Amino acid sequence: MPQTTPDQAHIRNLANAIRFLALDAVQAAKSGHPGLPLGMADVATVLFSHFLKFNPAEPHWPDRDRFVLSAGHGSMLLYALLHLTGYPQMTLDELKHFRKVGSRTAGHPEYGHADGIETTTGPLGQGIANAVGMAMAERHLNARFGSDLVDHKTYVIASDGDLEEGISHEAISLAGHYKLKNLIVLWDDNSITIDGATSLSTSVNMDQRFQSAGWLTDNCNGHDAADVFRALTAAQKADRPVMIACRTVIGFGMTGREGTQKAHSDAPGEEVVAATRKQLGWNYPPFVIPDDLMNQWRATGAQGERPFADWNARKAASGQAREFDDAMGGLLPPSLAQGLVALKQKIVADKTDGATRKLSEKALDVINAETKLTIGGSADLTPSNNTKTKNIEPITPEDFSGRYLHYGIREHGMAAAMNGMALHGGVIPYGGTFMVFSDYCRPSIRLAALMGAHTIFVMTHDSIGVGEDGPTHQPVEHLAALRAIPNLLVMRPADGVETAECWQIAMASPANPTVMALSRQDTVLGRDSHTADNLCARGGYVLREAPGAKLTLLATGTEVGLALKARELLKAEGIESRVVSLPCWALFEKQPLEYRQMVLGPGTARLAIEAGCPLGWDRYLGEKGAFLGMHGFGSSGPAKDVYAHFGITAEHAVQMAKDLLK
Ligand SMILES: Cc1ncc(C[n+]2csc(CCOP(=O)(O)OP(=O)(O)O)c2C)c(N)n1
Ligand SMILES: [Mg+2]
Repeated sequence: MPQTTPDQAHIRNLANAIRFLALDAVQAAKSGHPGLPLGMADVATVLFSHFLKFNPAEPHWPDRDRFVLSAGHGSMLLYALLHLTGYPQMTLDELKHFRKVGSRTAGHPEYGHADGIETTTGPLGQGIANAVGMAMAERHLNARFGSDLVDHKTYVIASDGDLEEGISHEAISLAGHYKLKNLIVLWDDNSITIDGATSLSTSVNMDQRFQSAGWLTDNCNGHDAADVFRALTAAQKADRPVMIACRTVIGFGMTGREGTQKAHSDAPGEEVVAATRKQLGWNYPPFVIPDDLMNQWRATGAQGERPFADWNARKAASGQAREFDDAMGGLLPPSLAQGLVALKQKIVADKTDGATRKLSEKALDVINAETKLTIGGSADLTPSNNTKTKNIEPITPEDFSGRYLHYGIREHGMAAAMNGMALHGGVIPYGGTFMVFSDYCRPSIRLAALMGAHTIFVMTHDSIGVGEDGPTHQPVEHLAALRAIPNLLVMRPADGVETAECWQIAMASPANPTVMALSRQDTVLGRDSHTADNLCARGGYVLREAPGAKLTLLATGTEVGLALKARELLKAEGIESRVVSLPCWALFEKQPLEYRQMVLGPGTARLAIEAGCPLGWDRYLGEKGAFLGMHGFGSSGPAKDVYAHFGITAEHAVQMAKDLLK
């Protein structure tokens, strides 16, 4: 990596290649955001040519620096950089098909669409919070494997919008507290958002804001290569995270639009594009990069070959190569699954019941003992979420070797940081809060699902069973709302056995995030015999069969126990019923039709019981069905009384079942 101050004209020339690829792609798509790529092209060029450790030929190199374009609307900046530096997947053709169905160049950067896109961004604020998680994962793996194998930085480009979003507060204060010295944020300080000048809506002193959270701050002229170089050089040796305010002109060079909100988005039109070519002295047709410039950019990409080779040599000599590769591959030992099966056996043998949040801790005891990959945590509800097992220690700003994070009361920041950790690799993050506050995590849960990130969200206190804390703390619509998110495994286990099974599934699902919906109140053990098979893996199964029965009781979580009780009461009256547990709808929906029909009980009347809103249950009720659950917000009182108040009782279930059978 060149250590000398870059030449302004040279950087400007390289940066103009970014500018015109971005402008031409936006113009071809007739949509997109040219303002950021044009404004930050100089900064990004200095970063990529003089600092960023990356190797386009080895895009998954674990010790690469991570580059996060938090302001995902500026996606063409990233795509142009990936193309110019030589990422094989990011062809010129992809740039020409910017924003077209099936291209790798979606409107906003999408994780998994092309190598070099480290996370999905676009919802402002998420990227910077992901980056905090990436930096945490790096620090933890550095503590575990040493600097020879893990020693990289996370760079973020964040816009005004990123820093106005509330999540940025959580991310910034978390990073500052943990002294993430490997995190460098480049703020695109252009004083413009969509509505106009930032002075319309904010008067924050950004330096003071970051400093008060424990960051170092600096600023530079984002169009002066030497100044950008100076600031980035100083940031390399920092002992805490660094924010560099890069003063830029949005849409730099875009004739008639630069420096105004008009540069932010939308195609500039042929006239403006032509005038911009003149203004910046760019005399090439659309999508044409002259050979000498292209060669210089490719040489920039090739700078990573040497550090990559050196790193490989260090790895080979380290004696840790195998363990490191296993960690980065997310490999779980067979003893983890075996341990969870043994736990199930013990639970059945001991007839263990209790709250699923506590039974979850038992499963985590096993998991955390069998793998070093898990990093647990909670948004200040550790004793309630039961997320900290005795066999793991907290991570502290001074010592990252621990495996438990006190995220503070930062649910959104926690969820996004966990996504960043999962994307970084080498760790499997799980973190808890109350289920009602899944709303505070929801934008990040959604992105985890969109990306297929291996993030595990532990959501305890999953119903009106919260009790005395009342309706503000009692989730009602949350199960339905979470189940509506595609690619998300929402698990609501009914007892200790199901809890162990659901954890096993969550751990073994690298391409799906999971929500574990866990109870505050006690459950009863539904499984009366041990099976090594994971019955929850099919999403739903028959817990109690009753040949010839005309009634099926469907339930999840704590209400499975209620269904079992109702079944006994019905039996006493001579009415047979089947009980079906449906811990994970998403997995159940993947089963063959015959299996689903068999489980749901063809031709039987169906009563579904869940202490949540009815939304979605109609799909399982068949022709003759009813739902027993919530139809409004909950109420404050002891859990048992609240259940009784809303009629979610075995006795009421019996009554409804009899009505159904009439
Ligand atoms: C959470 C969220 N809210 C709103 C938007 C829509 N949006 C896209 S960019 C933007 C703000 C643009 O200002 P800035 O972030 O400073 O970017 P610049 O125009 O300087 O590139 C908004 C409101 C979004 N992408 N994400
Ligand atoms: Mg701006």
